[in-house]
Amino acid sequence: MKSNTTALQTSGFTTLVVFGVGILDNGDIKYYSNTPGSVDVVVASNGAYIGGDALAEKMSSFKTGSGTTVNRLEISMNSQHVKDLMASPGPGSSTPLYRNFVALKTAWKLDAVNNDDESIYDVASTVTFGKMLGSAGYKYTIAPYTNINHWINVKTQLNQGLTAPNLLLDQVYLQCYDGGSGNDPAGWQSALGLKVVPLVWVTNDSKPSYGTTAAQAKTKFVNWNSKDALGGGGYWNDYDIEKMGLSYQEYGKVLTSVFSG
Ligand SMILES: *[C@@H]1O[C@H](CO)[C@@H](O)[C@H](O)[C@H]1NC(C)=O
Ligand SMILES: CC(=O)N[C@H]1CO[C@H](CO)[C@@H](O)[C@@H]1O
Repeated sequence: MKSNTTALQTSGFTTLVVFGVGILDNGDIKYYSNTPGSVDVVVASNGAYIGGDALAEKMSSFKTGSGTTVNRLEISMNSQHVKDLMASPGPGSSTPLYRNFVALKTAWKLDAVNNDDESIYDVASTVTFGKMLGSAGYKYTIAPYTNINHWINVKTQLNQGLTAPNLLLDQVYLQCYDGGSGNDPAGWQSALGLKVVPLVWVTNDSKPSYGTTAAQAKTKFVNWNSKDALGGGGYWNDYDIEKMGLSYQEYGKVLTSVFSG
């Protein structure tokens, strides 16, 4: 909500993941801005987008603004209510949840839904939900920090019979900070059979020990990438770039210098 839209569009980033949305027990979708001074808003209900024009314009501008390098926009969510809603009313295209995701996709010009489940880990309902999103026109991505066996199961079932570029679960953003600070991207790539995009945490005043300057991020990405070619690199999170007065350009340039061409 507080991000510098122009800087996000023009610093070399190709993918933005909006953190975060959640689904309510009735299938409504809520946007939790996670930003002091902003309110959480229900953005889709009864199959209609109700999040307001300003938010829709901001979200859809990421890929369309002049000079933008962004070509993919995702929303990140946890797994609250997924199991209940997949059991009843289920994943059908006439359910409120399905129609809400279709409406939100159109309003915000979304490409993918990112699963940041860090607590529930129910394979069956996750797979049902991922396939539902696939039929609603989304790609599905994950942002694991632990529990690799869960993610292998989810990936195997969601991508069964599919090959690139038609994979349903087509991106893995691996948390390499905080609880995931010991993660080895090469190990995850080999276990998942998919390229991984490791994420590092930008300089942050709350858990400074996980803060990573642009120069430190470059060293990490270069080292990981030399062990086993990665699917790219990325950062958690934009709010801290704003709060700490960091440079979008410096962080973006690290990615283009390590991963482009
Ligand atoms: C936002 O980013 C643009 C591009 O980097 C920059 O020119 C502008 O000054 C920034 N705006 C604010 C309010 O920081
Ligand atoms: C935006 C964001 O996630 N900032 C984080 C900075 O660190 C503290 C402590 O871990 C988190 O609570 C904040 O959420």
